[in-house]
Amino acid sequence: MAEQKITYCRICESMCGLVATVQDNTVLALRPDPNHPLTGGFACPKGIAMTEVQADSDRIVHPLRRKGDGSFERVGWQQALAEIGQRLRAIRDESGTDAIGTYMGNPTAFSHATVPWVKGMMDALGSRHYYTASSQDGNSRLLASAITFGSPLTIPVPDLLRTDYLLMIGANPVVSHGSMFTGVVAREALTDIVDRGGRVVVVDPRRTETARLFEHLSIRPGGDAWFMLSMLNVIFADGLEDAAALARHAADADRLRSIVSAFTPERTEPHSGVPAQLTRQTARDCATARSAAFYGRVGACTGPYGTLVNMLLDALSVVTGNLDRVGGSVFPTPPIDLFGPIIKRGLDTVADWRTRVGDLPEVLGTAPAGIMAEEIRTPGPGRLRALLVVSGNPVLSVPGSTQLEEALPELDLLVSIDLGFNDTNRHADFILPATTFLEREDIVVTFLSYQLRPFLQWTDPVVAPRGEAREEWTILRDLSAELGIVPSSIPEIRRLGALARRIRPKTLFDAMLRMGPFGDRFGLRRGGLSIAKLRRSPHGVRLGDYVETGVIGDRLTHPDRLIHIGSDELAAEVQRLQAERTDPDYPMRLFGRRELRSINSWMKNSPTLMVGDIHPSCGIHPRDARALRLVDGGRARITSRAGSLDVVVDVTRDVAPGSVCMPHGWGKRLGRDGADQGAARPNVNVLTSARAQDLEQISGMSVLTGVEVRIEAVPPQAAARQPVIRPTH
Ligand SMILES: Nc1nc2c(c(=O)[nH]1)N[C@H]1C(S)=C(S)[C@@H](COP(=O)(O)OP(=O)(O)OC[C@H]3O[C@@H](n4cnc5c(=O)[nH]c(N)nc54)[C@H](O)[C@@H]3O)O[C@H]1N2
Ligand SMILES: Nc1nc2c(c(=O)[nH]1)N[C@H]1C(S)=C(S)[C@@H](COP(=O)(O)OP(=O)(O)OC[C@H]3O[C@@H](n4cnc5c(=O)[nH]c(N)nc54)[C@H](O)[C@@H]3O)O[C@H]1N2
Ligand code: SF4
Ligand SMILES: [Mo]
Repeated sequence: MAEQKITYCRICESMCGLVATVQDNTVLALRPDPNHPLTGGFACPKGIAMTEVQADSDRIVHPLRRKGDGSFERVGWQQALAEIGQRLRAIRDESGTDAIGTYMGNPTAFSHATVPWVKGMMDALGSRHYYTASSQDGNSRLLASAITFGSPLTIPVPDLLRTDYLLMIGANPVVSHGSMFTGVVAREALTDIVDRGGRVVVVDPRRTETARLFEHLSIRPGGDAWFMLSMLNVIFADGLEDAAALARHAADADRLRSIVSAFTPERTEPHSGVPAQLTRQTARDCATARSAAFYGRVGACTGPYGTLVNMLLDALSVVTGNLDRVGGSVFPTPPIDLFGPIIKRGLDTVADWRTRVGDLPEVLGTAPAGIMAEEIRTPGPGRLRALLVVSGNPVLSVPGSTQLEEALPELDLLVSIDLGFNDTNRHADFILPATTFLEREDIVVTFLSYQLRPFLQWTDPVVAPRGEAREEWTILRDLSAELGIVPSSIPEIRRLGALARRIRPKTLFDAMLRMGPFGDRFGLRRGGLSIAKLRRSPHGVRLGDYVETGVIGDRLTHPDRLIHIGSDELAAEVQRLQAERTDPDYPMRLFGRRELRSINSWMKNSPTLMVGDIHPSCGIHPRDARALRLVDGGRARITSRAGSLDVVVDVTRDVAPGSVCMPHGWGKRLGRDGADQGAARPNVNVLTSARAQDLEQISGMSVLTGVEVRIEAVPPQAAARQPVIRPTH
């Protein structure tokens, strides 16, 4: 008999409620959970298609070891762990713990256990080679928070449920389903703003799926800082600032006013591509709206001035009196407070140390993933020699793919924990099979600080692991045991030694929940929560309707307890912006897009997702196409300072003139054995740069948008030798 099991999706931050139909330990189907308190009845095609990842015949379900001839063979867990342990110990003995590193990919964030266990392992090792996807999507946001509010973990989220005006810079929630805000169905939450009589303005170089539904303000990739400096210029010039809010919380408001005074909309128009009158009007509309939220995501964070853009977003919130206010940018109070103890212990560091290669700052203990290739190749003490990749595919996701792919074989040891082969782990010495999210118990922890509605859901595993797949944290625990360390960031726990390795994530998070604002205090608070209690409400428990406001006073951690909107860092970044010069050899700007039916570099093996017209083509405006003699469906070569890529052209008015648009996450077609199978798809990250000096210097962020390129037609003869690009599976 088939059973119905309640769970939730962990592919993207929407974390939609799902119902799994299960028979004989097989997931027959997934469907949206109609009774989920937040996403009731919604799930996207990826969530439904997770059954295919679960059952994929290409999934790796036994540990694999590379043989001398490059192919892989199956080995037992014990042997794999022992051999990896032995090799890690040898590397440590020879080169020190700083030769061992990890890359922690995006899916780790969706498991309650993986992030703390990876971070714990790195802290116990004391190695600085701790790389994560955050330097590809969020470290500029975190650094801006550190500069403005005092901590990288004090992150404002847009109060979508109550705002009258949403200014959205570089985000496409209709496709991404929202990022750095959660607890709503993104598209519905945006539509509701307009239905309430409010406005949603989408600032984007492409007329995106989101922009089509709302108001689109087209901008040049990388042009946002100019635009926002002018918005602030207009607000101050027109006397529209909220003087009371500034007097209450802001340090350096006069300095900000003086910095922006030179940036009139007329002056910035050539840089932003936004007509001066439109900038002026937008500034006035934001400042005079009853409430306004200023939100930026990947397009805001990954440009050459990502940190500045985020600082300016917060400055707009503060100057218009919309920070920590109903309908503005707000600071959720998480029911399990992961960040609070980190802040209290002073572990919320930025620039506490700098990298060996490139002299770039750490952010929350992580180093920029963009420099991995150079760290592998640069001799000397601290050289990266062993890399553990946990649910990541850096060969496709970090800038300078070619350099990274070339550097990987120089490692003494590469280990991947994954579901299948990818462009990175095909170079690995060992691949260790992980559980899917359907095979593990879980509770959302990482994203609680972005919740627009406080909520908790515990899920049991829906099925037992396939084959010999194991939960990541147990693999990390066992590898740590091989090294004689305890994978914990907390020194007191590490001191407990081997005993501490027995701590289960569930025990840890149960204790944090029970001692938190909604907890049962182990019986001392009636009606409070514990994991046991959450299990009795499998659809999850809503803990409130909105984010509480009026909390900022307690969140500010600069010694003066003020918000720094006119900091030295901001002034320096504005100066850097002003010195920007365009290179006539690379006159166009490259930017990215995400696809509804895949997630970053994975889910590309799913037959139901990979149908229709999903193909990684290059979007370009008709005006540019004409000038460059590019034809729709024809071929072109994009060249940057880092590399070049042959693509199929898609001539479209949706893309701003002067720019080219390519999605990321496409690479080789890999067969069941990890070998090449057929033509590769274009990997946009051969165009982005891995040179340390090409990363955003202030944050170490990868620069993935606004990249300077040129594009030219490929003559038919040359094109004939190029691989066919349309992905059909
Ligand atoms: N040019 C450009 N590059 C980008 C971006 C961009 O916009 N433009 N976006 C960037 C962003 S935002 C991100 S987050 C990164 C993402 O890049 P990465 O962090 O490298 O992650 P993915 O490409 O998503 O690869 C995830 C891997 O994890 C595996 N996996 C999936 N689920 C699980 C699981 O439960 N357990 C384990 N162990 N493995 C699992 C998948 O099979 C896949 O191989 O890419 C970045 N790269
Ligand atoms: N379907 C699907 N959903 C996903 C993912 C996926 O791969 N597929 N990835 C997940 C991940 S890891 C993340 S981090 C989130 C990201 O969530 P979002 O940030 O909402 O998603 P993106 O599509 O990257 O949106 C970035 C937007 O910025 C625009 N942009 C690029 N450059 C600039 C610029 O210089 N200025 C401005 N103003 N805009 C610019 C792009 O055109 C794009 O529309 O999505 C998550 N959800
Ligand atoms: S992938 Fe789709 S179903 Fe899963 S959480 Fe995201 S939006 Fe929801
Ligand atoms: Mo991301």
